[in-house]
This record gives sequence, structure tokens and C-alpha cells, in this order.
Amino acid sequence: MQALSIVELEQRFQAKVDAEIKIEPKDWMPDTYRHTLIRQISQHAHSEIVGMLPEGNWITRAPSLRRKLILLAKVQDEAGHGLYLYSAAETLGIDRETLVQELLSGKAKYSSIFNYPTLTWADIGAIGWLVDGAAIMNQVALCRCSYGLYARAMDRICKEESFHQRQGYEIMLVLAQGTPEQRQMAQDALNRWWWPSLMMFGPKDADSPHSQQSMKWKIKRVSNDELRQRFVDITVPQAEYLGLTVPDPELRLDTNTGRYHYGEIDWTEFKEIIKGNGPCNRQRMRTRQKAYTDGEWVREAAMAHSQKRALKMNPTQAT
Ligand code: BYC
Repeated sequence: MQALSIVELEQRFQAKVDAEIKIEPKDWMPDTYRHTLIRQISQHAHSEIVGMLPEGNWITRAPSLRRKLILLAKVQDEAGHGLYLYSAAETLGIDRETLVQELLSGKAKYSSIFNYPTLTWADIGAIGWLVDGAAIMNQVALCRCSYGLYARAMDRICKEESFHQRQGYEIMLVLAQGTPEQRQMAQDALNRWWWPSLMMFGPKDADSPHSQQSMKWKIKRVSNDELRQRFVDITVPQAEYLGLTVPDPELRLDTNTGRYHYGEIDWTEFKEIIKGNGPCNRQRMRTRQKAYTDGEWVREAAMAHSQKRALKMNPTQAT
């Protein structure tokens, strides 16, 4: 049988995507689809790993044993998501060490949100409520991603993220119903985390270089602006229930559409953060680099152990 040309292979591939048939690791796929997925999934994995740092900062200072246990579990979940996602990226033909080096050298991106500091305990509430809330909004759509492995990973991750969102909202609820100082802490955290949370969804659709192709390939199902709007529509009533004020003077409900109009995001701040100039970018990188160096002996020991085991199972491999 005559081999198919690249154009024919691409047509078949797109027909499969259009018919909602999942693409699996061993299926033929265009190189550009593969690279887009490696880029997105690895950025997502890095975000989970770097995302442990702002919250990890509060593990030793959680206000009670119960809060500490919950926070520990949440941060461990993020580590699990990161490892899970690195494995998903590896199925596309890239090895983990390369991905880790891209993060540590500053070449790879991770979510802008994790370059802001966690100044008070209320920030842990705001992260769970807003950051995990925004992450779920985005990731529920990714559960229908055309790459089957990523979609299935998202299914599981979303379940854990919804627990994270609930724990954050509950922290905010307790603070909002507490003393005037606690209410003020909750309001201050909302003031600082609101706009960075909206930036998590990425640039406006008109300025998003990858969206059009990713939507065609059904990697992305819903656009950056639409997800951001859905997040605002869901979150503003939650803030009202807490009795807190969203820090946006332009925010108003459009009674015709039932959707909120919100003010302009500071895109200059967003661009500076993703260029590496946010309040904590350098600190985050230093922490990851130190963790990598300090963990060298663990990796060596693990590799030696697995090589020894492999030899035991197959002694003919000995050189
Ligand atoms: N921050 O064309 P666009 C979590 C980049 S972690 C930094 O719209 P795309 C959690 C973008 O990468 C949740 N960079 O791109 C963990 C691209 O750069 P390159 C993280 C951003 O990929 C711990 C350029 O801007 N979630 O849940 O079509 C504790 C142009 O953008 C950002 C994910 O990673 C940003 N905010 O769409 C708590 C979800 N936004 O590659 C919670 C998976 C954009 O050209 N990722 N950029 O250099 C996605 O869904 C998509 O990648 C995005 C961007 C919607 C983020």
C-alpha cells in the first residue's frame, strides 16, 4: 500500500479530532500539535511545582493543627499534579530532565500568579478560593482536550482542585465572619489576588498567538476571554456572600446578559511578570534551583537503586 503524504496524514488527523476521537500517545500527530502539547502540559506541570511555594510558606505558620494538616495535604496534591503532568508530557517524546532544566534555566514559563507574595494567612484562603477557582474553570474545559492522556489527567486533577477551592473559600468565610481585623485581612487578600487571578487566563483572545490553532485542534475548548468571563460571573456573587468588595470600580452586572462587565486588566504588569520581573520571580527560581541541587543525592540514590534492580531482574545486561 502506498504511504500517505503529510497532507493526507494531517487531513486524517483533523478529521479524527473533528469526530471527537481522542488522540493517544502512539497515534500519528503533526509535529506542531506535539510541540504545542509539550509546551502547554509542561508549563502546567511547572505551575503546579512552583505553585507549591507561596502556600508552602505558610505550612509552619498555619493557625491551627487542623489548618496545617489541610494545607499540607493541598501542597502535596500540587506536587502530585506536577509529577502526573510531567509524565503526561513524557508520553509526547520529551524526557523529564529536559523539562526540569528548562524551568530551572528560566527558559520555560509557569503561571504568572505564583510570582506574588503570600503576606498573611488570608492569602492562603484567597489562593484556594480564587487561584484554584480560576484553575478549575480552565481545567474543566481541558477535560475535553483532544489528547486523551491530558484530558484524563485533568479529570482527576479537577476533583482535587475543587476540594482546594472549597477549603480556600471556607478560610475566607471564617475570616469574613470574624473580628474587624480578620475581615480586613480577608479584604486585603482579595484586593491583592483579584487582578492576578484574572491574568491567569492568559492574554485577551485578540492577543493570544496560540488560541486559534489550539481551538482548531481541540486542545483548548473555550477561549481565554470566555473562561475569564465565566470566572468573574461565578466569583463576584461569592465575594458578595462573604460581604467583601471586589477591587474593581467598573464592575457591574449587565442585566440584559446576566454577565458582569469588569475593568481593564493591567497587561503591562502581566507582561513584566512573564518576562521574569514580578515581585517574587527571582526568589521562586532560587528556591527551585536550591531544591534541585539539594536533591542531587536523592536522585543518584534512586537511580542506583533502579539500576541495581534492573540488573537483578536481567543479569545479562551487566557489562
Ligand atoms: N502565566 O497564546 P496564549 C494550579 C503565556 S496551576 C504565564 O493564550 P495558550 C495551581 C503562554 O504560555 C494552573 N504565562 O497561550 C497550582 C504563551 O507563552 P509561550 C496552571 C502565560 O497556551 C498550585 C503566551 O503567554 N494552569 O492550578 O494558548 C496551587 C501566549 O498566551 C499565562 C495551566 O497551566 C499566564 N497566566 O493559553 C494552586 C492550564 N497565560 O508558550 C493552583 C493549562 C498565557 O508562547 N494551560 N501565558 O511562550 C492553559 O490552559 C494555557 O496554556 C493558557 C494559555 C490558557 C494558560
